[in-house]
Amino acid sequence: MGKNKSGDGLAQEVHLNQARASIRQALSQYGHGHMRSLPVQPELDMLKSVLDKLDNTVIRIAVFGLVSRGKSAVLNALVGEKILQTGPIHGVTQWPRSVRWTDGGGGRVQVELIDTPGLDEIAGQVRSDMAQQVAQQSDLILFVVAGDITRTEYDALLELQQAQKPLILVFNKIDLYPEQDLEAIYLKLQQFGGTGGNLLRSNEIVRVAAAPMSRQVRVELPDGTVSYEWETPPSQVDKLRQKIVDLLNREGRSLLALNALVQAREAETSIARQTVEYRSEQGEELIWKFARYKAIAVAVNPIALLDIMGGAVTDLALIRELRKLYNLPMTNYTASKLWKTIVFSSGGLLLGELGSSLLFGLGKTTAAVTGASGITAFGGAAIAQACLAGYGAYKVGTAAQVYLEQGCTWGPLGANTVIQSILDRVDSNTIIYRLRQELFH
Ligand SMILES: Nc1nc2c(ncn2[C@@H]2O[C@H](COP(=O)(O)OP(=O)(O)O)[C@@H](O)[C@H]2O)c(=O)[nH]1
Ligand SMILES: [Mg+2]
Repeated sequence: MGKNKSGDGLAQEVHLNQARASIRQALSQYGHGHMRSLPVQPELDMLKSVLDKLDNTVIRIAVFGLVSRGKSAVLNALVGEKILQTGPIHGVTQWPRSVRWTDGGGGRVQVELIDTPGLDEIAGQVRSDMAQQVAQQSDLILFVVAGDITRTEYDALLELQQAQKPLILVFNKIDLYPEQDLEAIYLKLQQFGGTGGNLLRSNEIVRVAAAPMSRQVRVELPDGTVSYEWETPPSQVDKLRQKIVDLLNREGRSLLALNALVQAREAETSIARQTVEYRSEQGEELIWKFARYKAIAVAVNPIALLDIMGGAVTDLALIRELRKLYNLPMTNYTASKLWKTIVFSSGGLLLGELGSSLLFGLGKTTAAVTGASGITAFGGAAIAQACLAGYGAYKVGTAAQVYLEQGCTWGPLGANTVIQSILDRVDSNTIIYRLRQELFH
């Protein structure tokens, strides 16, 4: 197993390649006039931009937090240059801005840092949309607080969590607190994991002082005169920088692959959903047609074993017809696997159908052999069995529809299949592993 873990450089390359292959497959399936009258260009553009991001291996790290918590200062300190404007007044950072962090990825990946306005600076919906959009495009989130977490911060954290991205909680301005207070606040921050659900359990807390306040120092000169000078202490962000660099080295490319796939899955699902919706009437008609076929075929067929086989064949044909109608990707192999899953997962009724095939089917067989006296027995058994068979086909049809609606992301090389295979093989010391525990189940 060791060779395939995500901490391994080779494994990370494999993840990137799988993600690329998956997205290319999706693009070739949907990119060439999949269904002309469907407005799916935004989804296709999204797939293309995700593929670009993978090809350039750019990791995006976004910083969030309330106003004046020191978001811009933290990024400046990481980069080691005062690139982003900071200040005590509200609204210094108006729009998301990004800067390149040249040595952040240890040479293997490029890192883009995204600065954002304070989450409390812009009005409700706009803020929420901005945050979601930036979070969606990011691979890692830094959430900056400066002391205890407020209600607004807690809510914002909850909202950001929906983007399912790894998050580091940055406790900034530690120069303002005496050691004792620091411990107390730190413990409180940690408790958000325990009491408030699992909000912070997977996340790490790192203490920093991005731009410590200037201090007055007393200078005593040799001649006995005393003067006071202002001294600006250096920033303390080394731990955060190290944490990020380690994380990117260990799993940066796997994270990139995973996030690209999550975005691609969304685009693919959206295309498929629109397709199924667009053809919903014909789909419904098709399902009923097959349900009727199957019921009639089962009713008139006097041999038990043929019922079961005939039923399966009809179901598979229905799945294939639906696939053709929606022009969605599905191989014969996937179709039969899907059929099995549907039959086994819908439990009772379909088992009932199989059981009734044997019982009633035998009844029909004997009735047919014994002649006229068996006619009523034949009729009763046939009707009951036909109804069940028809209903079975209906169930198979609707379940297949649901599967197709998910964009077949569970097919070979489908986004979900690849996501699963990456998640199945991660090391327990990675952030992806902890993310899996909480978010991907
Ligand atoms: N004492 C102290 N002040 C800080 C620290 N980091 C940032 N600040 C100050 O907090 C204010 C807001 O910083 P800024 O980065 O603009 O916050 P933003 O709105 O979150 O981007 C500025 O005046 C910074 O100098 C720190 O570590 N310690
Ligand atoms: Mg700012």
